[in-house]
Amino acid sequence: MTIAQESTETTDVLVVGAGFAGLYMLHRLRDLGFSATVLEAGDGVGGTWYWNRYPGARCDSESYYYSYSFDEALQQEWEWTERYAEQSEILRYLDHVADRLDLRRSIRFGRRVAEAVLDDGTGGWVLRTDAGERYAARFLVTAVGCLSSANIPRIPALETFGGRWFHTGRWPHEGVDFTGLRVGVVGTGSTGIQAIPVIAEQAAHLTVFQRTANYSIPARNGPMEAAFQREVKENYAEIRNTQRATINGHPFHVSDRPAFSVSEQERTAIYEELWGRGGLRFRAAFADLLTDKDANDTAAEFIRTKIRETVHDPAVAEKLTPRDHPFATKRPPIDTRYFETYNRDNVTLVDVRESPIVEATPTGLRTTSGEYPLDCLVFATGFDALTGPLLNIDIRGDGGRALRDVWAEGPRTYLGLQVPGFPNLFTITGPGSPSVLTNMPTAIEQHVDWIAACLRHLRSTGSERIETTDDAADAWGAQVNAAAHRTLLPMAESSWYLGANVPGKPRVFMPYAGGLAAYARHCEEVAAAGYDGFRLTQVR
Ligand code: N01
Repeated sequence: MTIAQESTETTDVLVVGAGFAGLYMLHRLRDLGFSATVLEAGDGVGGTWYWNRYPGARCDSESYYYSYSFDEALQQEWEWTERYAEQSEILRYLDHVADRLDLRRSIRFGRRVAEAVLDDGTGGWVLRTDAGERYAARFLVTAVGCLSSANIPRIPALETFGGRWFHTGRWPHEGVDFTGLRVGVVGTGSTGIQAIPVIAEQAAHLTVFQRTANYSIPARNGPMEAAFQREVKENYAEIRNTQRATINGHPFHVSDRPAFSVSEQERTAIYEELWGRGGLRFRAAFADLLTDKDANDTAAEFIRTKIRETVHDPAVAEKLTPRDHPFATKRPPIDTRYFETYNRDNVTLVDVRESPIVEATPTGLRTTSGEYPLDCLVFATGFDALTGPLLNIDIRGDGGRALRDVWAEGPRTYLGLQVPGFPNLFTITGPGSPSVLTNMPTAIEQHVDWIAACLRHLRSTGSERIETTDDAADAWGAQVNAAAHRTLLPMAESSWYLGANVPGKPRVFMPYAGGLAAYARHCEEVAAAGYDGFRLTQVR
């Protein structure tokens, strides 16, 4: 089909999304002299940090490294106020970046892309928004995030519920006042674990509906000390190099000691020290926590003991104790007084695996053990991760084939960057890349830099089309699968890494678990070998 003639705006590149990924992509494209437009559904920049305004929302990565590294002046001038930045501070940071780099003039806000169609005539992409506007470009880059498609549970009769309900990822900008209300929270992942202690302090009563008990590590948040901020700024080059050299994009390495290389007493002391220090570093305690179940059991049991010590009621503590998956095989949350919250008189825990939710009623939620009266409901039920944000757009490639059909059995990509049959389309942190297993800004910068270099290469070689091959995608898919199975990650059967949280979603382990540093090296080698696994077509 040839529909580009109808387009209202044509640029070299179209980018979808103005979060961390889209903003940096736009900046790099401009630097290289490409014309680019960003289409953003929200009315402001920020992506994840624009939408997720739920109580307690803050980043689990520490603020000084959950940030861009590409601009020395930017990282020197920005002052983080807390060890873990809250949502509003990260949004302020991204607003600052957008202003400082003069990005807004190329961003069209309030444009939700409904359709992206490869134009057989021009070989470029034509996008249509849900309001019917059209945009065209030779290259399309999706910067739609991995966790941006809300997963709203299919609770029978939800429409009869008389109170208000919210999904944490679509939180009202004006906020929600829970004072005097009976609130229900469904979900105890990273989001629920952040929101529950804050809501409990405000609500008259909070009922938590838990399906899977979770391991959680205390965050130990606090103000950013001036001395630490100074030290970070003096050492940013080294910190960023370490981030790029690690498995997860954090500025610390996973220990090279196996868990059983030390005595039980020493092991416990190491866990205690990391528990006291707080944060995601806990999972880096030993080399084999994610590869050896016995090693993992030592960390899991340490956390179980902490839960029993913290929660006063032994029956509640038992319900909160995770037993069905190894530690860190689901993304480990970090918290501020999460387990302590269950000692409050105004908090009730309902195990919905034991007594599943049956239906919503006009006055609450009914489980098989009875009805819980509620004035409002909060769904901290996560996202249709990785594939959802892409499949929400009707993307049609060669011959009009829909990505939804091509991925009916699960995502198939080369490097998480391209899909066979979808030439000139790049997916930042797409399925098959390390993405959600890393500190996202680090993974995003690596992808954006690679895509920018690739586009520059295409221009300098007079190429107008790049597409990956079926063979390359199949071989990469096998590597993604093998990398996952070298770890314990697939053992978490309810994990969103596997798509298990969304009813009917194919069970495929989606992110690449081989580590960000090794992955980035591999991407460099692919480029150096003349874009091995991609077919480049010169201008006729
Ligand atoms: O979502 P989740 P999230 N009935 O999918 C439950 C990132 N993040 O928004 O485990 C009842 O992890 C579900 O139960 P189960 C981070 O990467 C980052 O919390 O599927 N319960 C689970 O308890 C994180 O991993 C930050 O059995 C239902 C919960 O809802 C990712 O976002 C902060 C249900 C969903 O947990 C997603 O976290 C917050 C149903 N029908 C999040 N459906 C940072 O700090 C689902 N559940 C950067």
